[in-house]
Amino acid sequence: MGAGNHQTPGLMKPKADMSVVDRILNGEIRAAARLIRDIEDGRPVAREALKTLYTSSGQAFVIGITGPPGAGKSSLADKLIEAFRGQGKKVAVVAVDPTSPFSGGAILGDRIRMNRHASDDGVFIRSMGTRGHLGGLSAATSDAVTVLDAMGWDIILVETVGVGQDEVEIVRTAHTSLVVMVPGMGDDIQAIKAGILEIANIFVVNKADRPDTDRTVRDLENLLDMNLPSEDEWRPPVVRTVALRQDGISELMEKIQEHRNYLLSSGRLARFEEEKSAQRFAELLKEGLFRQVHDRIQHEDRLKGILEAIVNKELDPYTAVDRILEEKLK
Ligand SMILES: Nc1nc2c(ncn2[C@@H]2O[C@H](COP(=O)(O)OP(=O)(O)OP(=O)(O)O)[C@@H](O)[C@H]2O)c(=O)[nH]1
Ligand SMILES: [Mg+2]
Repeated sequence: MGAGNHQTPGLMKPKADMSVVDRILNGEIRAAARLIRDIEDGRPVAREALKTLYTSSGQAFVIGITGPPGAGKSSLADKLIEAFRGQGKKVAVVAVDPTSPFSGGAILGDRIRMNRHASDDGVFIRSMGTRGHLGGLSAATSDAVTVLDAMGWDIILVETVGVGQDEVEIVRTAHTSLVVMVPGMGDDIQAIKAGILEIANIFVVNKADRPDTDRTVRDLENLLDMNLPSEDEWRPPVVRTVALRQDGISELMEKIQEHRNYLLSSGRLARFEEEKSAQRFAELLKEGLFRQVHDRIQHEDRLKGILEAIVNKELDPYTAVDRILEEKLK
């Protein structure tokens, strides 16, 4: 437990909020599920709870699983849950689908494929879709991970469909990112390589029971060879799996452990946390300052006049912003 439970009494949050936070810190799944929903909807109550929960987070290991629709991400997650449970670890899964309006565990496929773990109280599965999420789905996912981390889940799996910019952002919140491919995707590999090479720590060629597996693995290895990292950097391994069976799962678990060791021994885990904190702080500062200044000029009923002057080319937007910020400093 972090400093969150040892606050100076004068800084205590209102009673109602404390109870939500306490229930979550006590591991109450329903309270966590409700808070994650509030995070998705961007409700202020979620922000208050996050203030306290954040200081209790930082213990979980976060694994991102991304890849095209139907590649077998959930099936792999199911097998990883089983493997981590075998090590006595508690596992939470956040399945993010940027294309789905459903949330709260409503994505049927995910539920079916990981269903057998539903009665295990060492496993927690949530889906997040495109509900409210004012700060963006990646910010909402990152906050949901903070909640689960503070709650004491050892491993948090974040599954997200696709390999676009949204997913890159979401996967960035993970310590170790798996990019799942399937055989016969040669052309796709070329098309998405820029984005995926950047985020993949481990490539998984799933459905390795299919023909063409060797070629897809070779294509990926070639691609990686063309982008060889410098000596002390991590070269993403390519692991073949058949998620429907047990094939390749123990090798995948080994590679995940190796990557984790690499992060720890190279000091990259610390750097990762620094970058993540800096980014989150900058985002929140930007949001907060914008809201503050914008609210003020709107309250003073000046926004319309300023915008009109800009439209009529009597004022340029650069000078307008400079002036408003100068006023603020006086
Ligand atoms: N042949 C074969 N089929 C597989 C394998 N792994 C998963 N499947 C099947 O592929 C389909 C999609 O699997 P999912 O695990 O739902 O894939 P997903 O990537 O989570 O899918 P979305 O979340 O919808 O993007 C299912 O019908 C699985 O049974 C595999 O290794 N071999
Ligand atoms: Mg899935």
